[in-house]
Amino acid sequence: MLAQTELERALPAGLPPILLATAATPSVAALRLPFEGLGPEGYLVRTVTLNGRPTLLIAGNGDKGALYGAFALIRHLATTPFADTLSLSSAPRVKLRVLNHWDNLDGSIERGYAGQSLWDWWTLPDFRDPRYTDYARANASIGINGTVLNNVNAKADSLTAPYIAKAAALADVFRPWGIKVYLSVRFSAPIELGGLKTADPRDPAVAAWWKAKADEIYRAIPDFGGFLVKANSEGQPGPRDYGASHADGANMLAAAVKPHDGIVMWRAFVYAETDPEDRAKQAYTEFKPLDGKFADNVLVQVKNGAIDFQPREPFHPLFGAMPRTPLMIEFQITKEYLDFATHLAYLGPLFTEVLDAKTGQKRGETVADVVDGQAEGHKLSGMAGVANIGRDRDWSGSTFNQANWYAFGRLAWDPDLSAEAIARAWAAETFGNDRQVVDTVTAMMMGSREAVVDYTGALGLAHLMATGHHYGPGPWVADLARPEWNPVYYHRADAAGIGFDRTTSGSNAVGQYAGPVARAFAKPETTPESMLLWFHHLPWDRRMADGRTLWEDLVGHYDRGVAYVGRMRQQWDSLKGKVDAEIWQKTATYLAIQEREARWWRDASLAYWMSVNHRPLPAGVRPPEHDLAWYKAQHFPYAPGQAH
Ligand code: GCW
Repeated sequence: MLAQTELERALPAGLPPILLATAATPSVAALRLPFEGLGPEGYLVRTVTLNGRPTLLIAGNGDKGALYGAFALIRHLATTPFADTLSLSSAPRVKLRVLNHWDNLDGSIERGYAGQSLWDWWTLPDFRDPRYTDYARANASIGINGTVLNNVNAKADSLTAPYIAKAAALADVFRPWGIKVYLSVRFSAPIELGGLKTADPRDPAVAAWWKAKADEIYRAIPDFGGFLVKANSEGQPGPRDYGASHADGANMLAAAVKPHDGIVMWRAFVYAETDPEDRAKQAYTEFKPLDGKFADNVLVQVKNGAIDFQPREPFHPLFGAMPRTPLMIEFQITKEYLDFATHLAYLGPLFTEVLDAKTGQKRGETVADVVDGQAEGHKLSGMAGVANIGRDRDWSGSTFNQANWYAFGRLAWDPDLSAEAIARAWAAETFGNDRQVVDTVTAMMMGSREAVVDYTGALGLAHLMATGHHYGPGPWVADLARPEWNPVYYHRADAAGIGFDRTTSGSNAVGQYAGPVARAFAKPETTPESMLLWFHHLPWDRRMADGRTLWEDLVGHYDRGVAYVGRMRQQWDSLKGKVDAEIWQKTATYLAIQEREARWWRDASLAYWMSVNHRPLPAGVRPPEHDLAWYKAQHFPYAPGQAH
């Protein structure tokens, strides 16, 4: 049993004998332990007496539970010494805990900053790189049970026989670890591969093509998970091309996988260049009327916020607004908008901030209640994370980026965990249980995402990054073809003020929120300052809670963000000699890069804002190092992760 090997590798000596079992094992059944609530994946780890001997029992209703229990025990003992009695028990709150790989068939990764794709499509299916097994082990250890292998900007090729065989080889490696394989599909594949004239979901020939394709996939991968679809978004084909709805498209695919117990994850990330509506509103406008129209094996996958994985966004208004549809939440683990792998930004606080947000729909209901299906008693529930994994030796582009993969898995299993508890556990499992190391690392991590918010644009500003690659500042960009690709579209700064008016006097995106939440966002006085300019256009002189003007406050945030990175460097320096030398050195170098780039963000942004508002910097504030023209002249044609 795999769990046995994991225990042998990781457990300290001096424990009582361990029994890995299932609820049905006769000696275990006799103990009458509470297995009922555990489902197929939950576990129970207990010190029990078996045949008169103290025994450490690890069990679930099936093998998957025992495997997760083994990892839970390893995790527990990494942070807590063994005491004579032990009792751990947990079952996942979310059913589908899935990574989304935006990996292309040529080995590149869209928005990937950890090297080439782990999947070597060229040598698959014959060569099964041992790293595929390590990948599966790492995922299983944090409860992830599914992986979408290819980019949502999908090529039809991944549905051809050779690529199905390659996916099947990966599925074979992952299966023993409880991980199912899914594929992103290109909606127009019946035209490209099947020679049909249309991909209209209402055309019987199209539905028949997908059904035959699903049957073919299931012959190769009997436990294939299903399809992920990006349709009618950023140029991808979809049902809207034929006047059919997203529900028509999703349901047609759902029918194809239904006989095999497959599911469809249909993304709500849609916005159209032809639509002048505030981009933040478009997904809700398109999907809300479809509530109740999706087949029962469809989940609608909604990004955490209404724009696009910004360092901070208010939660997406669709959460709670489609009670008859299971909504998956999609987080981005890879840091497309947080300056890539080099910047240390622990995303636990970003994830929990959204999961804990009250939807305003039902009393006390949170986004997590919607996502885990509890709110409406949905059978299906899911959480997706856009992976930050590549072929780099450290898997994620840096040691600290592994924490974001880890936090995603832990929160998908239990959305109620605190970001800090997860950070502490990760620090101890990664660097060992030295108190000073764990405290320092946790302290660095906990404020790190807020620091990125501060030095890239606080107070609810968003999408100020440079064009295309999204690396570094570009708040001045105003010349792109589609209005909503331009940073100026988002910040709307002029001599008088700054911010996007999303109240009734503006786009009224606030109207997509419910109850007390909508009421709070409707007025600047009741909007949290961290989201102020997301919802309101306000004068630069507006008084903030601390008595400063908005302009002074914004400047203060930039300086605070830069200072935080400086402090992280000192904190990390204090750990020299206490963590692995190679990891220490790389992290120290990355922190130096981060500090330089945080300054660059600050200086470039201030230079630009001053060119718009014609205001001096508050007394004592250091002026930008260069003039605005210098910042505008910076170009990075080979920045990693670009779409192509
Ligand atoms: O975040 C944006 C990215 C695109 C991505 C898109 C999406 C896969 O810039 O690269 O495409 O979102 O989520 O579909």
